[in-house]
Amino acid sequence: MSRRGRTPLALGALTLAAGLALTACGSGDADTDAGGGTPQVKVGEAFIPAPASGDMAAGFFVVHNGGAADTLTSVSSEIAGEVTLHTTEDGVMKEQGSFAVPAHGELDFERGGNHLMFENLKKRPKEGEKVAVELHFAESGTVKVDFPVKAATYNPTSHASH
Ligand SMILES: [Cu+2]
Repeated sequence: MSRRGRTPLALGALTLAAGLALTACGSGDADTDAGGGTPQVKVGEAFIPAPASGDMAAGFFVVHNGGAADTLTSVSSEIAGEVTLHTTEDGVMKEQGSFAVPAHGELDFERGGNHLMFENLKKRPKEGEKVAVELHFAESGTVKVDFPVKAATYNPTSHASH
């Protein structure tokens, strides 16, 4: 068996590392992948772009997790009859039942990728307002976050840089 760098194993590890780099921001220790410890989730960078119509709005945020793995199981909000969770792949969005929150990592809901859809709006969110949103996690329970409503074109600079 060759132990040179081009073995399939090494390639696999490289691919994995590249994948993790997208989501695992600042994960220093790789000790807990499953079990043990508790999740420490913190939601940041939340916003809702002011929707053009009163039918539907999108929502974006990042879950920072400093502990064990967790799962985002559902989202609810006082302004919407229903909040659904979507991925976007190759420009096509797809509803998902839940999202994994990696241990010592991040779950990103950012423009062009994962997003919330606020459906059956009870009122149309306007720029400058705040919308109360509840994120429900399997382990961490409910986390309440006020999502500020931003301009329709608002897009925060990537948080990928430290
Ligand atoms: Cu969608």
